[in-house]
Amino acid sequence: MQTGFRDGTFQLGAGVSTAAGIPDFRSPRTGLYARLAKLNLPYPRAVFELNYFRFNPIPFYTLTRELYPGRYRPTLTHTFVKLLSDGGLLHTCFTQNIDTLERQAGIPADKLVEAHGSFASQHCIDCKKEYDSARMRELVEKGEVVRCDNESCAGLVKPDIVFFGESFPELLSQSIPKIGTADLLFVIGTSLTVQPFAKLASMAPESCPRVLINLDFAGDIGTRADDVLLLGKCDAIIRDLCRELGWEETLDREWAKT
Ligand code: CNA
Repeated sequence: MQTGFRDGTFQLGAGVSTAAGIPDFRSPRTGLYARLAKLNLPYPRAVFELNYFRFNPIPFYTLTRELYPGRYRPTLTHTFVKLLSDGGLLHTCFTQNIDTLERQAGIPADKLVEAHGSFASQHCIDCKKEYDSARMRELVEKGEVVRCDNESCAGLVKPDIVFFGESFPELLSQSIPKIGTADLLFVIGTSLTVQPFAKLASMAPESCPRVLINLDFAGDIGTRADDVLLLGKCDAIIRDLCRELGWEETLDREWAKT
C-alpha cells in the first residue's frame, strides 16, 4: 500500500446525508421515490423531467420544500471533509447531492464540485432569468409554485438542479480531469449508478487507493489491489477513523459548530 498521501479526494452521494434526516432515492420504504409515490407521478423519475415539470410542477416543488437548504444539519462525514480542508489536505470534493450540506459544513467553493447542481440558485426555465433567492425561499416555504417575475414571460422557476436530459454544470466537465491527480479517493454513500458521476471512481489512477465507505458494495471498488472496503454507516466509520488518527475531539468540536 502506498504511503505519504498528499490529500484526499471525495466522491459523495445520498448516503452521506441520510443521518441528517434526508432520505436517499432508492431505499424501498423510506426513499424519496417511495415518498413521492403519493403524488401520483406516472413513474418516479418523472419528478426530474422537464416535460413533466412543465405539465405538473407540484411534485418537484414538494421535493424542493423537503430538501430546502437550512432545514438540515451537516453530518459527521461532511465535517470530516471540512476538517481535511482546514488542514490543507483536501484535493476535491465531488458530490452528487443537491442538499448543499457540503457548503453548510464549510467546505470551500473552490474545492467543491456539485455535479447535479443545488438548491442554492434558480432560474426561469423559459427566459432563463435568475430569480431572487430570498423571495424563492419565502414562496417555497409557503408551498407556492414560483413563476418568473419577468411579466412578459411568467415561466416556471426551477432550482438549478440537473434534470434528466439537461446538461451538467460546466464546473463538472472542467473538474473531471482533476480525478487524474487524486492520490487517495474516498467514495462515500453512493450506489455509483448515475453517470457521468459514477465513472469518476474508475478514472482514478491505478496508483490511487480507493476507499469505499458505504452500506453496500458499489461500482468496481474492490477489484484493484489497493482498494479498501469499509461497509457500514459512514458516520460511525468516519468516527472510528478519526479516533485512530487522534482527531475525534476536533471532529466533534467542528461538528458542534455546524
Ligand atoms: P442512491 O442511489 O440512493 O444510493 C445511496 C447509497 O448510500 C446506497 O448504496 C446506500 O446503501 C448508501 N447509504 C445509505 N445510507 C448510508 C449510510 N448511513 N452510510 C453509508 N452508506 C449509506 O444515491 P446516489 O447518491 O448514489 O444516487 C445518485 C442520485 C441521488 C443523485 O442524482 C443525487 O442527486 C440523488 N439524491 C440526493 C440526495 C441529497 O442531496 N441528499 C438525496 C437523495 C437522492
